[in-house]
Amino acid sequence: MRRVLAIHDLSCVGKCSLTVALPVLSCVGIECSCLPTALLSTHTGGFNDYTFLDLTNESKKIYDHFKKLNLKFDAIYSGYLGNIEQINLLSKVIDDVKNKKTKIIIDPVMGDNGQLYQGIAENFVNFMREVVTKADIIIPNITEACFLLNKEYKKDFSIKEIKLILKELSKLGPSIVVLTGIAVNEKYGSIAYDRLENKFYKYCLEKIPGYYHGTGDLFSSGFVGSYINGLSLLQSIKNATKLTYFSIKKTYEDNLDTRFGVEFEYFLNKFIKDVKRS
Ligand code: PXL
Repeated sequence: MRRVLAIHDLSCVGKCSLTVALPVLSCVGIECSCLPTALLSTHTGGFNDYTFLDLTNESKKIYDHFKKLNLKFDAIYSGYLGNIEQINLLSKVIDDVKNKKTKIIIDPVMGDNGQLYQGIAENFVNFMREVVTKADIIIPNITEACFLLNKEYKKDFSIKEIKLILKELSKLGPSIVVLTGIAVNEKYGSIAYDRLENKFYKYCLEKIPGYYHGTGDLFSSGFVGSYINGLSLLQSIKNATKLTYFSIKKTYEDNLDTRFGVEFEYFLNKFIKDVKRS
């Protein structure tokens, strides 16, 4: 069985990070080992008074134990890291495991809509920029891409500008960059760039109004679940976009409070079929 080490927080309510990575990877037959970075009552988007327990000291101990067990991972998949020390730990994990067999996949979770998330400090970006140089694949949204490149954010980058952003990001180190949350001709989706092939891949669906929490994590987990099962880059962004799109659509139709995440559970069966079929 393939095994991925997921380095994310555990937000107990709100469906993001580990509570998304676990079901999405497990349902397509990938063991999801966890290195939790922080424990929160909810994620930080739109909730007041959430609790936040930084697990940095504990996660170092957990990782030391993993090392003694001599575990092998098909991929390291990182998401929300509570602070700079966590980025340093990720960097150490990468140095320990980096070989041709372990893919390093970093979702540089930092912000959205042109802004950093609550609790993410400005200098966090500098450290993230450093660690992504060690990744094989990064999955930023447009906001995170702009922060990584020190570029001014705008809502409506043209396709030409987006392609340039993808190329610039891949020059930082990763051979594959998947940019999420792209709006093209009234549609919405993702564009990927493979530097070694010098090829772009795009997949977009209808845009649904509103802002939905945890969808970046859902996309990234859907991508990892597909890619680590051996699917192509294009097929992986297709499967991830579809899983995210259908979950958002249902949440929109059901008119739910979007802070609590999207109803992805309804679409795991379809996702399993998509991964198997492709
Ligand atoms: O979905 C990204 C994310 C993950 N984890 C935590 C967050 C957020 C976004 O706000 O707050 C704790």
